[in-house]
Amino acid sequence: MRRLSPSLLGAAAVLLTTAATQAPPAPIRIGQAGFETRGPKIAVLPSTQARALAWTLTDASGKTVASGQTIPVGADAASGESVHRIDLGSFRTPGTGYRLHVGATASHPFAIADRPFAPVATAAMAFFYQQRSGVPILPAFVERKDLARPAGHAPDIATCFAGRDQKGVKWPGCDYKLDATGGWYDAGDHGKYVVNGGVSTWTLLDLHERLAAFGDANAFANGRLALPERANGKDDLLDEARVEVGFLLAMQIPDGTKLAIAPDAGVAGKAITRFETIDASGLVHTKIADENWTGIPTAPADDHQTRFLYPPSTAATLNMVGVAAQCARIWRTIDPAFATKCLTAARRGWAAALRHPNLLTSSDFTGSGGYGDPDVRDEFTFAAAQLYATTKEPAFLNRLRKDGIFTDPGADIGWGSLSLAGALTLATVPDALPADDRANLRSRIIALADGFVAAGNRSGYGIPFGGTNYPWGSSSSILNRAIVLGVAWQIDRKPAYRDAVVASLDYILGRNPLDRSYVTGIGTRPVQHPHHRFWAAAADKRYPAPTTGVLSGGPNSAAANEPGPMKGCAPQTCWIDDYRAFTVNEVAINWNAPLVWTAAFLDATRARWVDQTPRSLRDRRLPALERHATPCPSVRSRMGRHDRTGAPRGA
Ligand code: 9MR
Repeated sequence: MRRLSPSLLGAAAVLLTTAATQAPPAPIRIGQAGFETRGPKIAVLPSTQARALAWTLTDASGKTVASGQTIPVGADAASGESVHRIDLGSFRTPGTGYRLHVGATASHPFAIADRPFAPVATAAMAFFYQQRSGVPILPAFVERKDLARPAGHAPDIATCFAGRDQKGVKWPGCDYKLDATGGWYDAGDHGKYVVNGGVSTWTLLDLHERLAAFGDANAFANGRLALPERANGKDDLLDEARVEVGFLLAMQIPDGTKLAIAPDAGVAGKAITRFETIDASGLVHTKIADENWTGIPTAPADDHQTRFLYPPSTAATLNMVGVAAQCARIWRTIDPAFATKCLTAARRGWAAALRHPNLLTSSDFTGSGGYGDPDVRDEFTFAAAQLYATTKEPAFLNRLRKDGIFTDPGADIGWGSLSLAGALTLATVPDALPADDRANLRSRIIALADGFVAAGNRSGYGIPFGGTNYPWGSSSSILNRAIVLGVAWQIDRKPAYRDAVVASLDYILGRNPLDRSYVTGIGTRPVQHPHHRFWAAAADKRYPAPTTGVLSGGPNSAAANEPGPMKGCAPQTCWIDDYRAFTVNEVAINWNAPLVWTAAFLDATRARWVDQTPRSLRDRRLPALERHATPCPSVRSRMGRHDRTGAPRGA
């Protein structure tokens, strides 16, 4: 008999656990959190039948309460399937235990309820508390006692990396330390990265800035979340976001500091051959992280690796500037001293970025992720947008005009693409822009949203994400588009925009070819074994299973080209519920943040949408099979030489 390697045995055990504790996949796919009573209700059935098929809806007693015909859509390259849609939007009786049937096949039981997304938003926020660094995670604020843990990296004080990087370059270090205690761990690892902290915090603060317009300013009012700060009289979402704002500020270099930097770091095709001493005042270090990767499991308090500050970069600096400027605006009346501190840090950072406009990130260190970004123009736009929205100073508007935000606000939001985040802020923050600029920007956001709706109509599973390139963290790529759609809805209340946000969440929560809810603890077949160093029960039973509300990175089409269980997978199926498969099944703050945003958006706007069935998703046929238009970059090449866990790669 062929001996299985320990890693394969591990994978088999994981799969068996999954099979033993979860329902088998259902052939009719639905958003497993349930449908809104008056909202769109779309299910997807893979079928190669060209003709419409009869469907019925039964209630908990098995009685047929609605029926209709499926809508054949055709072949869909993203899922690798031919699909039909089932539109039961006109059925509006709340209840549980509903099932859809087509012939002998049925969906999982599901609910129709007024607020199906409220628990998703709350659970997704709870993720952030449990990612906190530097403080104990207390039993009073977690859903199970085994999720409590001692403080990790308390304190988190470090000096600059000194020694050789992966390419053998000897970095000189520095003669100071920063106290960067606090903030959130980025993901399944224990790194704390300014770049990713930036987009994540912007997303949560942006939600806060919009909740009143969405109709529920108190969605996260004091006491709504399980937090140590829940009785401090302040909004709980702001309490949580402030944890990361504090970390971002702590990563800024004090005035009068000299530092040796590598001017050629991160420049494509250039090796680092020289260092140069600069006035580093106001620049921001990219990350504080371990010298070497730790394995799974490792509780934060048991991480004994040396921590270092990694070199400052223009991108990190501008991430901090943008969020600090947003902080100055939001806390102006709530905590003026904190707001002033934020604005001072933002201005210092902006000045430092202007002095060093192209200090790129080196991705040549091990022990943490790269977040390298060769193009920092969008970070300048983001920072200028936030500074302008806060200060209304003409210099920032001039910069925005020069950078072209009004002609090209950007196409997507991501940790390395922030211009659109700035544009969304500028388009809606009251009294920010001259009327012409504002109208211009709004029309571009609407055009983007229209494009996303059109992509949804073409896509088999009805999501605002066309094509076949599903990147690392594709769950967040889709949800970040849903944010743009939510802002478009805020601007002109077109129901199709809100419906497309529902479609995005439905996909994330089970309306997908794997019949999988990518959020732990939500739905009939949720992800169970994400890549996380503490929620590591799949690796070691002495560690807890994940908390509820954690979003998996989701399908990564690059896995199709790698040897292993996903080889040849259709893009939306390039995923596996294996804790070692970090390229598809990690968790991250920049992925959970748009989950919070979109679920909270839907819940807050529940009473305010124009009540109608979703025309956008009806009576549409796919034109032609979408072929692999974009080549899938290799997972390995994008990982560089990083070995994330010491364990074999899951993908
Ligand atoms: O989300 C990041 C993804 O866009 C990159 O392709 C990938 C490889 O560089 O890194 C991802 O971010 C990881 C980070 O580097 C370290 N913490 C975990 C993050 C999620 O996997």
